[in-house]
This record gives sequence, C-alpha cells and structure tokens, in this order.
Amino acid sequence: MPAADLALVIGRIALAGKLISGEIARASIAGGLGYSGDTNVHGEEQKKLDDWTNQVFLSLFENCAPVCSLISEEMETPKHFERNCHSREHASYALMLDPLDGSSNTDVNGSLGSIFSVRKRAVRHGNDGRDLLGPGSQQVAAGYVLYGPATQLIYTSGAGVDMFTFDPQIAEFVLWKENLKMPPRGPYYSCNQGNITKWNPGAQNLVRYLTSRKDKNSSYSMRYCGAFVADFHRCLIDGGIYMYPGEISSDGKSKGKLRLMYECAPLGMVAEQAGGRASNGKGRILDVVPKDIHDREPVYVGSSIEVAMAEEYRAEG
Ligand code: FDP
Repeated sequence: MPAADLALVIGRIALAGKLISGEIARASIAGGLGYSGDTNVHGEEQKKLDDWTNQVFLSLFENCAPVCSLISEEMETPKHFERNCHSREHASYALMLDPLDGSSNTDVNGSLGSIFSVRKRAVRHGNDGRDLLGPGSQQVAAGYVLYGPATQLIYTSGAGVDMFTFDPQIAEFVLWKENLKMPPRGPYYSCNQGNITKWNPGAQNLVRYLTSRKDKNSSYSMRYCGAFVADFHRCLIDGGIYMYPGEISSDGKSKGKLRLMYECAPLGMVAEQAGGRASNGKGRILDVVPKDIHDREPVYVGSSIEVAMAEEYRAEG
C-alpha cells in the first residue's frame, strides 16, 4: 500500500480511536451504556456503543479517498463510498472492522478494542465484497486500538509492528514501541474455560496440559478479560496463547465464534509480524479462505511455541 494512502487510513483510525475512547469514558454518565434493542448480522444483541462506534467509522471513512468500502461486524452488507470507489479505481481498498470488540465489557468498565484490516479491492468489483474473499495473507495492513487504562494503537503494514500510546494531554498518539517482538513462549493462556466441555477433545487436552505443569518456570497462569483485543495484547507483550476453540454443534462439526476477516486475520497478521503465530488449530489462519465476509473460525494465536503446541494437540482435530 503506498505510504501516503497508509498514512491517511491510519490517521483516520487514530481519530476514531480518540473519539471512541472519549465516548467510552463518558458513557456511564451520558446514558451510553446498555443495549440498543437491535441485533447484528450474527444475531447478537447490539450494545448502544456497538452502533455508535460503527457510525464513527462510517462518518470518518466516507471522505477518506483510498477506502472504497467498509465492512463491519455491525452491518450485513458492505457500505460503499461511491465517490471514493470511482476516484481510485486502481488503488482502492476495503476496510474491514470490528468497531467495538469485547462489547460485553462496556457496562462493567472493562477493556475494549476496535480491530481493523485493510485489503486491496479488485480493479473490477461488485458491491457484495466477493472479491475480498481471499486468505488473510492478502491483508495490506491490520491492527487494533485498545481501550484500557491507556488507549493504544497497534498496527502493521507488513514490515513489523509499531505501538502508539494516546497522550490525553496533547490529544495525540505517541510512538511507544517500534518493531515490537512477541516472546517465543509465555506464562499465560487465555480462554473461556467455562466452555471446555463443548470443545474438541484436542483443545480440552491442550488446556489439561497447560494446567498440569507444576514447575514454576514452565507452568501457566490463566488470564481472561473477555475482549479479544485485550487478551491478545497481553500475549503480544508478555507472551502466551489466546484461544477461542470451536464448539461442537449438534451436527458434530466444530464451529468458531470469532470472525475470520475482521478479528482472527488482522490479529493473526499482527502476531506473525511480531514473530508469533496464529492458527485455526489445524494450520495457519492467514491461509484460511473465507466463503463469506462474516465467516467465523476457531483461533489459537500468540507465542510461536504455545500455538505450535495447539496444533500438536490437534486442538481442532
Ligand atoms: P464480544 O462478543 O463481547 O464482542 O468478538 C467476540 C468476543 O467478544 C471477543 O472479543 C471475546 O474474546 C469473546 O467474544 C468473548 O466471548 P465469551 O463471552 O464467549 O467468552
């Protein structure tokens, strides 16, 4: 992606991050918490903040020339910005988003995130987003904003991972870590262990192994915030593995919860660029080809040693 286009897109993401972090901070006193009364494309009840954050991205990217289409967890079909699409036929991009990741945390003042992925549009493409149904290795940039005690922006455009912290005193993101590397192994695993009986035996055995270690230097502690971005971020800094295994459904198939194109693939790209790995329990997540823009996939992401372990345990069969 040309540097000027990348700068424009990341600049808008940063602006969205500033607006969203401010709104989240005030939501409890401004009536912004709770459910909106609507459901999203996945049948999940929308929080008021889910809808609000989606609108922020829509309004900021409407006039961002490189971005022709916006695909979001909160919208069934892609949103096209006709003017952008026509002005940039040969260098136009799609922005894929989970505008507010971990939204069950909104009402409890927990950490949240916004995840983004950028892909190049085919020169001739329709409005249904089918031209974007390639593997995650086709992403040209990806990253997230983490809304925690500090707001941080982490992104990669395929040449390492950089991390910025928002300084509220100057209202700017300041570079904190350049070319960040993830430890090859870590002390944490992160999953909703309450679901363990619904998983494939391989994923259950992996967790049994992780919890069986007695030696202080090779044992694991569990950490789980319930926001993919926040749990992944811990792995990125301290090492370890985040997993959301598939749940075995009545037809005997393992079904993932997290969305492939705007959750698993972007954080998978960040993990790889930081020296880590991302898998669907069988192989590299960036090689998985979606059939639909809203596909879901099991995910195991983090330090290379723990992710390899998930595959060795045949977490997804
Ligand atoms: P949420 O549905 O609250 O937006 O995106 C899916 C996600 O959050 C992840 O961020 C999070 O890790 C996971 O779902 C939490 O799911 P559980 O409540 O099933 O643990």
